[in-house]
Amino acid sequence: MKKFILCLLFFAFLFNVSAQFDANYDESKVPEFKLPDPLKTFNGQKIRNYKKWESKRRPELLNFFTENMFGEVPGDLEIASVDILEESNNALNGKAVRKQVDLVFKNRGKTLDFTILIYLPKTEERVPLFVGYNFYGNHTITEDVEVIISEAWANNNPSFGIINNQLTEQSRGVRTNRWCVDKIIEAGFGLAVIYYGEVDPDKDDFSDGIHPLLYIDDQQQPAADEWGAIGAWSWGLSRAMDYFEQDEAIDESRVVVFGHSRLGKTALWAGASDERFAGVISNESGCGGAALSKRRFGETLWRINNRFPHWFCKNFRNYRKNEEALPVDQHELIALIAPRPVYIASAEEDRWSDPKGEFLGALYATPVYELYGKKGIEQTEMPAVNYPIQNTVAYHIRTGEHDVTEFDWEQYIKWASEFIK
Ligand code: GTR
Repeated sequence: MKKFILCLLFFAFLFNVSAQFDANYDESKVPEFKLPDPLKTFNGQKIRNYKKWESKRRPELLNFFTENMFGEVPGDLEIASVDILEESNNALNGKAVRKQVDLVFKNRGKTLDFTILIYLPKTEERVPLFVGYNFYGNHTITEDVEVIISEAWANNNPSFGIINNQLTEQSRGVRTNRWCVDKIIEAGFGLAVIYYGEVDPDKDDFSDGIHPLLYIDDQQQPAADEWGAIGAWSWGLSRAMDYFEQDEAIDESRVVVFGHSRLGKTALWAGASDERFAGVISNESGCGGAALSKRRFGETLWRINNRFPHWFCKNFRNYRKNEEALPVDQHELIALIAPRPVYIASAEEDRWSDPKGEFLGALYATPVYELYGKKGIEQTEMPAVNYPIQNTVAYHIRTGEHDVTEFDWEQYIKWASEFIK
């Protein structure tokens, strides 16, 4: 009998766990929830103009996201040296300038460096720029044989020839489809990319990457309110921005931060926490990105914190299976970017990222943009597939899967040409 009860309990436990793991894809099962009003402070004060937004509401929201989601960067770390590893005036069939710039950081006897690959259109004028991370190394974004292969740790991906966690020649150009370098250059923009694994390897290990350079004494990992991996990647984008401010060829007032998926979450946080970025493009960023957490559709806070415990700060775990307790939601992360232009994008088949939740994130950020007289998302229904809405807040859902496509870049270039001035 005792055995039987134990068995029963064990199966009940398994059933419960597997039920937690089953992502919900049924709109009728989305729980009822009350979305926090971006224009009401935590103690209930109504925000009526952008001055009050900037002096009261924005700081408390930024503070909340810092301490409870992405974590605080525990100190300043300036660029120790800038090394131009390589430069050419004759890249991409003579159409572009290429630079490979290494930023070096030193602290506590430790050194970290990461390389920015930059393509700029050939012109005498200072150019606007897209900056973003890639998943498998700078050499994957183009066939260009001059691009240096990173030696940093990488997630294995045998189809790209990545085994033993090392990037190889075999993966050169495997992600050209995600980066329309030629189109970007033709439109008069530059493109800067960084391999995210150089700033912090994407694994639950805080002994590597940038974190140890800012530990105190014998600290082994970040405190509960200190930066996780997304906080670290976002920090890296800000240091790239420090470099752009020194580069005469780049117009640092027109730098748009771009990212896909986990790196789309990173782009949102970089834009929210560093106001020097002139705009943000968040491609299929999903849970912890543009999608509303309280909908619990597709990936949930429970799943993301268990599967990727290193992405957020530890405090964020307080909200897994407890979304209703969150005093904020992701529309307010997007609102932190106001009044700067922001583009949220989804893909029809990418239900794990919750396209509707991403759309609602953009929609409910809109009242903050309106405080500045900027146009956000004005329709409450999602637009038809492949019909972008392009205002200061922009949104599209395209056909296809979780990816970055030529269609996406065509929209981003068109939008940035109009809104990044
Ligand atoms: C998934 C993760 C998503 C998204 C994606 C990606 O496994 O659940 O949140 O970030 O990875 O970055 O490709």
